Amino acid sequence: MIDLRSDTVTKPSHAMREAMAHAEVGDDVYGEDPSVNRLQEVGAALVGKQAALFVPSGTAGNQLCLRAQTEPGHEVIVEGHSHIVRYEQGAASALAGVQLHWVHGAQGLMTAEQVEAAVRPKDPYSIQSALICIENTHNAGGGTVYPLSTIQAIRAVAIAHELPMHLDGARLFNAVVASGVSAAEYASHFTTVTFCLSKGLGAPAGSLIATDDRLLLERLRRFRRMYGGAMRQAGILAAAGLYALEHNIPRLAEDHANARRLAARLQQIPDISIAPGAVATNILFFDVHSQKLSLPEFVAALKREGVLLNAVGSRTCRAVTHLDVSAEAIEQAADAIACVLDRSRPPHIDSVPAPS
Ligand code: TLP
Repeated sequence: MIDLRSDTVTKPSHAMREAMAHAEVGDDVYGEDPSVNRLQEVGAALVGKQAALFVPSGTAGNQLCLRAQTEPGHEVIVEGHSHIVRYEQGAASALAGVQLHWVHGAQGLMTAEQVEAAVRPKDPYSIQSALICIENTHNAGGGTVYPLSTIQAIRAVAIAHELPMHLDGARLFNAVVASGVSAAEYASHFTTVTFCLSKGLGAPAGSLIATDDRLLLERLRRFRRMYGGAMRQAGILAAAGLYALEHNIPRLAEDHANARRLAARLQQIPDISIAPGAVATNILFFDVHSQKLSLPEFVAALKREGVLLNAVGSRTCRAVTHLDVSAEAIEQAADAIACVLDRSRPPHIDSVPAPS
């Protein structure tokens, strides 16, 4: 199977499994797991922060940051198609008790003016803004990368209103590799930064929350326990995360090249439309305009050809490239897509055999 549903489907390589098998472990709730401690140090340093906390998932990372930096009844400014809004099961309201204030950014990217307009007045009647969240790269926006200047401008708004900023950097290193901006430069504008070790970096699970604020870190640690995310001999997973950080960051460029390769092939197929410049990193959205196949039928037909994709609307598909998909597999996937759509097209009048 060529699995393009997500970069979450990556499986640990043999070398990563070796590192996991030999991981030194201890009880991380006592702070005694050497592998977790090392991962937290390495991860924090990588994004230029003082400290980091290992958490089970990107969702846990986002939700802990929301919970620890707000009080129930506060409002959080966030892009309307962000993961926090769409894919975290309403946890912001259910667990942190906050209201989300959606801002609709072009391809998921908010502007400073939009954020400024979303900040609530500090009067006794208005709900209070407490946190600004940015997702970089932006998943539903098409793996888009925030220009550093936009983040700096949003940061200026945050400073003016004394608001902390949280970065959902589930795919921060895709942004780093695509833009050449360092992770530390991006992270310097945020109080909290989360990034996933799973997804394109290839670890089986785990994310880090990084921050310079030691008191906040202790608050995050308490909420991690409350949310059930404190693990014991988590060093087995941390070893995979360490391996991912040490080996799998620069190669994300290959995934970006593969996403561009797929887009270039799909652009040649008559029943497919792709927005120009649609590929920023490793995520590609494209529309299917088959007259005969519904989108679920198209996805099912493709599965029979050995290619998995996600349908994300009535005619839109998402394909995500990652370290378990080679350039050759991308060509095969494009062939399969062309073949499925070709078969579904009504025969051209010239190609219908004349009655004998
Ligand atoms: N994204 C997944 C799905 O949940 C949609 C995917 O397949 O892309 N932030 C961002 C920007 C994400 O894309 C994701 C996962 C998360 C957070 C959550 O990470 P996990 O799955 O580890 O909780």
